[in-house]
Amino acid sequence: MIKARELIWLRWLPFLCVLCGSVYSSKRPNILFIMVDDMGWNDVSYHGSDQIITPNLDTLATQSVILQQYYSEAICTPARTALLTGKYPMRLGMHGMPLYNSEDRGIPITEQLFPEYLKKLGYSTHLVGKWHLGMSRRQFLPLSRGYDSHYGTRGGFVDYYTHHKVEGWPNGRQFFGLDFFDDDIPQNEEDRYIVDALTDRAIKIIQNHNESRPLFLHLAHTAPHAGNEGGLLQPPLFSTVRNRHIAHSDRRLYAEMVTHLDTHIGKVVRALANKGILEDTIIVFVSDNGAPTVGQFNNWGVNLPFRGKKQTPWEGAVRVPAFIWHSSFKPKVWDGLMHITDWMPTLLAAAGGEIGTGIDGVNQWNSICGDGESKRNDVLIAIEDSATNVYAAYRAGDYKIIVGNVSGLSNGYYGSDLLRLKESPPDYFPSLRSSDVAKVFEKLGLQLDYDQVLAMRKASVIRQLDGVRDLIPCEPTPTRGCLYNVRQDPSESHNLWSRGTKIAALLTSRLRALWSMQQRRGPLALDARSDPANFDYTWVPWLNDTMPGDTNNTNSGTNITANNIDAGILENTYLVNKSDLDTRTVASVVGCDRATGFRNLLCLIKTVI
Ligand SMILES: [Ca+2]
Repeated sequence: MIKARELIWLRWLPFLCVLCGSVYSSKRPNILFIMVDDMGWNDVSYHGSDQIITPNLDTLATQSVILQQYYSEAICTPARTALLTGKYPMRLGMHGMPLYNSEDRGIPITEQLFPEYLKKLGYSTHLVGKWHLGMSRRQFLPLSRGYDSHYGTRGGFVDYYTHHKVEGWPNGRQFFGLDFFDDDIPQNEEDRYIVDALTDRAIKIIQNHNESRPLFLHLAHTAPHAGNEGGLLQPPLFSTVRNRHIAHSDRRLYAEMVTHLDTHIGKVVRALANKGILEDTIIVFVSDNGAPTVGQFNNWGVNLPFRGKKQTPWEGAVRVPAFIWHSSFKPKVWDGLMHITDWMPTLLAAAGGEIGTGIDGVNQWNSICGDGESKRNDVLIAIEDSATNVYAAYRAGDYKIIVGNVSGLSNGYYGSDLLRLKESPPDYFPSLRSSDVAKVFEKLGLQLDYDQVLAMRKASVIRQLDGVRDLIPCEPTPTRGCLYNVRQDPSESHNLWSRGTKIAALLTSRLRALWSMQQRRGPLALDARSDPANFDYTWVPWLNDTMPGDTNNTNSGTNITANNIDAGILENTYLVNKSDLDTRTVASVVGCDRATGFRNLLCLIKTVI
């Protein structure tokens, strides 16, 4: 007797032949790329927790290739840079702190972005949601970077209802205004909950899509990122509360945001099915970075069993939920090493395109399609050269090193109290069965198989086998780094630095080569001319476009030096140097803080080896 699982593969067999193996033969697949914001490893139920049930995501994930060893960047702007360029952000001066709305920076305009490659292959390209890759000049905006349309927000976060961004400068000054656009048109009248507004637009794009072209729909939800300070948690107001079983009230509010997001992702999948294009659509789901469980703009998301949180070099910052679905895939939990930069070459390969050398991403398509090994042996996890911290993290094979200075960061384990329940959560499998995605699958002939779903779920759980989290954790200092076997010790609890000197030296040497490619960040300045009060309280580009190489646009493919940054600040009183405003104490980095690039690395490495 043919099982339901096999039935759906038979039904979708033509696409299996098209996509896997020969990569692409006749019709390019549609791509729905869903990126959510600041969702932690422990905030989806397919990773094993019954606390926040995510039935639509779990139904999709358990029929997908779940990416168990997937690394993103530690924070918003670098993650989105890596996704769209296929390059480590530090090579473009886009690493570290995310962009302020009032900064004159963006991905260098000399870079060809992922949607531009797809357009050349005939794709219709749409960004729905968050950009966060530059907005001071029109040339930095999505419509100048390969997207046919953009509906959403240009900065890092907004209020879920007013869609205003309040930007607090380190000197206490506040700029505020609308950051929600339909292409160039400010959406002043829009007052829907942002998840609903973005979902409706995504559905409309699918409904109106002309199938003579393949579709690239980049759905970059702003949820569950915190809103503005003073309104961090913004669940939907009028929906049924589904997480009363969660003991901690803030975690409960966060769960309502995640549940709502999950429901609306289900609606988008249903729209693909209604249009009749689901079978030929690749669906990717990722979070851009780990949750900020504590600290500024915290959202009460949880990264456990991983250590740390967003914007740290620890696994909690960069190991995020990620899976890829296509009707032709045999579900599996793939433990090959993968990095966010791999999406561009991987999905271009699926689309029948290719990309030349010069990027850091590698094409993982055949490995994901089949049962192959990862094409990647290592990942540059972080290079930070802020005024307060200089550190780097790098993984090769199963080992990871962190060198530098992480003092003042969140280096512990966060959120175990948030996981408490005060009553029983909803039953897991019935929740999945009643989800939109499960109903869509049923209509297409796939009945969820209880044993198969639970087997996938069990296989996607990551546990710290010895349960150790409470040792005095290693923190790299200017005189000593940390080394972990993160496959055996995913919680980074057992520092092997002393015992693994040769491994530490080898990884440090490789890190040195990568670090030498670092380009210093663009003008470290906030520009008061951006004040939305000058533009009817709307965040709009306030500078004219420039050509590559123009010294007024120092991030547009040209190297910049500390001298011309400083000169810019002196000549323009409206520019304020962020580090001048920063009230935090500048940590000791043994004199490395003024060095850049390779000199920075040498200075640092000298101190740890
Ligand atoms: Ca983020």
